[in-house]
Amino acid sequence: MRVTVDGMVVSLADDGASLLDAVRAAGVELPTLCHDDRMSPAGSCRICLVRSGGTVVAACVTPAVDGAVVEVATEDVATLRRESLELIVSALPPSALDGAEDGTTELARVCDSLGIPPETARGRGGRGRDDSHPYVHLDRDLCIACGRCVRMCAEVQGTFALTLVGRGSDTVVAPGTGGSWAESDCVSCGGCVDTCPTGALTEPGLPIGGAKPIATRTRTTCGYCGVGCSLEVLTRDGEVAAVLPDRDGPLNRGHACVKGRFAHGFLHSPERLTRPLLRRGGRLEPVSWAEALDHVARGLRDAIAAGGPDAVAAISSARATNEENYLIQKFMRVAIGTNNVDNCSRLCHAPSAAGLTAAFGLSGGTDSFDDVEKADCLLVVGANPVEAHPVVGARLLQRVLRGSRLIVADPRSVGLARHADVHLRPRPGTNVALFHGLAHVLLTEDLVDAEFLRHRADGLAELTALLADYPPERVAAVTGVPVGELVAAARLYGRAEQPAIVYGLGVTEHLHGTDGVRALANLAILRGAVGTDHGFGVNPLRGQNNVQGASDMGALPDLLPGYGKVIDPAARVRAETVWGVPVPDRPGLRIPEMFAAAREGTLRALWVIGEDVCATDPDATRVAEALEACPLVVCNELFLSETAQRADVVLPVASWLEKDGTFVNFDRRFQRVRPALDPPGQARTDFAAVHALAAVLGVDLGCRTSAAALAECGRLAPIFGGLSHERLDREGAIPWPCQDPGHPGEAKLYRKRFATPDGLAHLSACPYLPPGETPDDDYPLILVTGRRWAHYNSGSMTRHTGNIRLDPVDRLDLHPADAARHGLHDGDPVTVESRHGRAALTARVSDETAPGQVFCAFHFPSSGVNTLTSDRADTVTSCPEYKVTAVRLRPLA
Ligand SMILES: Nc1nc2c(c(=O)[nH]1)N[C@H]1C(S)=C(S)[C@@H](COP(=O)(O)OP(=O)(O)OC[C@H]3O[C@@H](n4cnc5c(=O)[nH]c(N)nc54)[C@H](O)[C@@H]3O)O[C@H]1N2
Ligand SMILES: Nc1nc2c(c(=O)[nH]1)N[C@H]1C(S)=C(S)[C@@H](COP(=O)(O)OP(=O)(O)OC[C@H]3O[C@@H](n4cnc5c(=O)[nH]c(N)nc54)[C@H](O)[C@@H]3O)O[C@H]1N2
Ligand code: SF4
Ligand code: FES
Ligand SMILES: [Mo]
Repeated sequence: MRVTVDGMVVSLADDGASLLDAVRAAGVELPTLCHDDRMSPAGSCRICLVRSGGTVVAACVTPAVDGAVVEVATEDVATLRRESLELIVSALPPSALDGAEDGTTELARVCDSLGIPPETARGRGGRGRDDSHPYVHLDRDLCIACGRCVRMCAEVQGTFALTLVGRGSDTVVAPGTGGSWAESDCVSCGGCVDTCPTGALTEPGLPIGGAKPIATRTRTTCGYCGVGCSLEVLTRDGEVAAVLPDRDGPLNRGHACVKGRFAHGFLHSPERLTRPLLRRGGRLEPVSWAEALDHVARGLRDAIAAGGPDAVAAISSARATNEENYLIQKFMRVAIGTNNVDNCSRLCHAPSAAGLTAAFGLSGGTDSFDDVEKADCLLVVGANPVEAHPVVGARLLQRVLRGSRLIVADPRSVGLARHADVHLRPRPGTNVALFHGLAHVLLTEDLVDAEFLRHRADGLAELTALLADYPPERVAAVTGVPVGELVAAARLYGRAEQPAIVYGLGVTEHLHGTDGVRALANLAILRGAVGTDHGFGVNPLRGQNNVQGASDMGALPDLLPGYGKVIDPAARVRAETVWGVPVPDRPGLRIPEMFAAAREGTLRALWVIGEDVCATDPDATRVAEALEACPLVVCNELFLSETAQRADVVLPVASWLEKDGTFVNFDRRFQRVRPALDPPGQARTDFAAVHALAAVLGVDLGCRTSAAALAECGRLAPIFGGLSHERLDREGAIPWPCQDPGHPGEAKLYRKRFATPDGLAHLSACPYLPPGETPDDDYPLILVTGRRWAHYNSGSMTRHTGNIRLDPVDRLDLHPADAARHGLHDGDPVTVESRHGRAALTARVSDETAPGQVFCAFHFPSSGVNTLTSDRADTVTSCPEYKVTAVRLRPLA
C-alpha cells in the first residue's frame, strides 16, 4: 500500500497500519499524547490531527488506505493541533508543566514542541491525591483522562484494575473497585506509571519536578524470577532511585512486575548483613573476614581429616550468577575433591531436567517463549504465571485476548484459569492419570501425527497398551475431572495447529513428578508438536532467576558444567584437562541426602550459599536437626535467615544489584548482570568469597574475573562454547546451546533430530501412582503450597521492602464450605497441623480452592509452613512433594 504524506510517497504493509504509521514512515514529525504503540489507539486527545481525503482526522485511529494523501504540516491543521493541546493544558494547574531533568514529562515535551507556554496551564486543581499505595501515586489534578494507564493495565498487564470515572473535564483515572489505590486489584507492575504522559501517576523514587538528577543508569537482568526481565537501574547518591523496565528487553519489552521493578528496598534495610559473623559461646558475633575464613578453613580440614572429602558438601545458589555457581562447583570438585554440590533445582524443576532429558535429550525447555506466544492453543499446567512469572503471565494473557485457545490444568481457580476455554481441576497429585486421559482421547480420536510418530518418536506400542487402562471414565474417577471437560481439552489441544505446553511446579513437586513431566511430554510427541513447525513443545517455567544456570554450570552432584555425567570418563577428562586435577567419579549427595548424612554424622561440614533451607526445604524441623548435628555450617547470606541463625559462620554477601556476571532465564537465554551499586559494609560477592576461602586453603581456582569464569566454562562445556561476556554485551540475550562464537544459539531445539542417543523423542509408558500423602479421618484436608504475587520464596528480600504493605501476612485459603465446617471466618487465626509439624496462619475464605483442599504460600518463615510438608519426594530426582500434604485445622483458641 502506498500513502502520500506531505508530498512524500511511502509504502506500508497491508496489516492494519494507521495514518500515524504512514506519517512516521515518512519521517514527518507529528505529536501524540494519548497514543502508546504497545496498546490499541484511543483517538481521544486530538493532538495528532491531520487532513486526509478532505477531512480532519486523528491519525492514530484512522486506518491507512492505498492511495491516501495526508497533510500534516499545513498551517490550519497545525493550528487545530495546537488548540486541542491548549484546551487540555488550560484545565491543568500551573505545576503541570514544571519539570526537572529526569522528571520531564511527555506532556511538557509535546507542549515545548508545539510552542505552548507553561502559563497556559491555569486550572484550579483541587481534585486531590491518592498516595495510599507504596509504589503508585496519583495526582488527580494532572490527569488528562487519555486512558493510557487504563489500556496499559488491561491490554499489556491483563489485570483490568483501572477505569476512567467522572464526566467531561472532570474525568479521572480510578481503581475499578472504587476505594483507594492500595485496596484495588493493582498488582504494581508499574506499567501505568510508565505510560502516563503527564506525571499524574508517579512512583516514589522518581518525583516529577525538582528531583536531583540521576547519576547512573545500569542495564541489568532481574534477580528475582526466571523470566529474566531486562531492567535499567537508576541510581543517585549510592542508592537506587528507580528501576525501569527496558523497552528493548527481549522477554519483557518494557514491562516488569512488582518485584523486579519496586522490591529493591531490602538493599539498605538495617537488617542487611554487613559483617562476617562467627559463633562463639552459642552467639553469632561480628568478626573480620580473615578470622571468619580461617575458622571455615580449619573446620573444612577437620571434616576432611575425619571423613574424607565426601564429609563436606555445598548447596549452591540459584539466586547467584552463573560464574559464581561455576566457581562454587569448581571449588567443591577441585579444592575439596567431592561431587557433593547441589542447588535448589532439586526443590523445583529437577523432575523437568530428568523428564525432558529422557524424552528429548536436553534438560531445558524445548522452545523460545517468543514462539510459544504464537501458539493457537496454550495448555498451561500446574503453573500460576500471573503471580509467579507475571511478565510471562501478561504475555500469555495478551495472546489469549487476541484469540488463542487456553486450557488450564490446576486444582485452584487462579490467574489464567479465569480466562480459560477449559479449566481442568485435577485432585492434587493426579497429573499422570490426567495426562494419560488426554493422551487416550488423542489416540482414540486419531488426533495424533502418525508420520512424526513413525519417523521421530519411539515407544508408541508400549504407551498405546498402557493407555487402554486410562479411558476418560476411569480418569474422571481418579482425578475428579469430568469426562466432558477432559474430552473437550484433548480435542482443543489435539486439533490446534500450533499447540504449546507451558508448565510449572504443579507438575514437578510431587512423589511422581518426573513421571508427570514425561506423561505431559507424551502429549506433544503424540501431536508431533515438538521439534517441528506444528507446535511449540514443552516448556517449564523455571523459577529462580538463575536456577537454569546453576544447573547448567554443574552445581549438581551427578553432572559437570554443560551436563557431562560425572560417571562418564570422557566428560571427566574434558573437565580434568581444563582444571588440571582428577574429578571424583562417584555422584555426590543430593540436598535431602546431605541432611540425612549430617543427621547420621557422616557429613561434617555444610556450606549453604543463598538458600534458606530451614525455611524453604520440606520437613523443616528435621532440616534444623541436620544443621544442629553438623559440626560446621557456613552460610552466605544477605540477611540473618532461619538458616543463618543456625550457622557457625555467616558470610555477608552482595545481591544481584551489586554484582557482575550472567543469568540464564527459563527459556535458556544467557543475559548480562551488572552492578548498579557497591555491596554494603564488608559484604562481598559470592564470587569473591569463594576465591578468598580457596586462597586460605592454598588453592588457586584460576578465573579471577567473572568473564574469565564463563570463558573457562565454555572450554569444558561445548554447549556454552560460543558465549562470552563481551559477546553478550554486544548482542544482548543468547540462548544455549551455542557452540561457537559465530552461532546465534538455538532458541528452538530439535529441528532435525532429538538430542537423545538414538535421535528420537521418547514416549513414556509410566503408570499412574497415587501421591505420598492422602487425606484420612485424622488429617482430612489436602494442603497445596505455592506462591503469592507480592513475595518471593523465603521472603527474605520482599519482606524487607514496601511489598510487606501489599501483603502483610501468610494466609490459608479455604473454601467457604470448609470454613463453615471449622467455624472460621476471613481473617481468623488458624493452626494447621500435619503429621510432621504445625503452622500458624490467617484464614482467607475463598472459592479459589476446591472443597477439601487448602492453599498457602511459604513467604513468612515464622509461620512454619515447611514444618508441615513431608520428606516424601519424587522417586527419580528427590524433588519434594510440596504440593500434597494431608492436614487438619484448629481455630486458634
Ligand atoms: N511472586 C513470586 N514469584 C515467584 C516465586 C515466588 O516465591 N513469588 N518463586 C519463583 C520460583 S522459585 C518458582 S519455582 C516459580 C514457581 O512458579 P509456579 O510453578 O507457577 O508456582 P506455584 O504457585 O508453586 O505452583 C503452581 C500451581 O500448581 C498448582 N498445582 C498444585 N498441585 C497440582 C497438581 O497436582 N496438578 C496440577 N495440574 N497443578 C497443581 C497450584 O495450585 C499452583 O497454582 O515461581 C517463581 N516466581
Ligand atoms: N512449601 C513449599 N516450600 C517450597 C516451595 C513450595 O512450592 N512450597 N518451593 C520450593 C522452591 S521451587 C524453591 S526454588 C525454594 C526456594 O527457596 P530458597 O532458595 O531458600 O529461597 P529464596 O528466598 O529465593 O533465597 C534463599 C536465600 O538466598 C538469599 N540470597 C539472595 N540473593 C543471594 C545471593 O546472590 N547470594 C547469596 N549467597 N544469597 C542470596 C536470600 O536472602 C534468601 O535468604 O523453595 C522451595 N520451598
Ligand atoms: S517477571 Fe520475574 S524477571 Fe520480570 S520483573 Fe518480575 S520477578 Fe523480575
Ligand atoms: S494521539 Fe491520536 S488522538 Fe491522541
Ligand atoms: Mo523454584
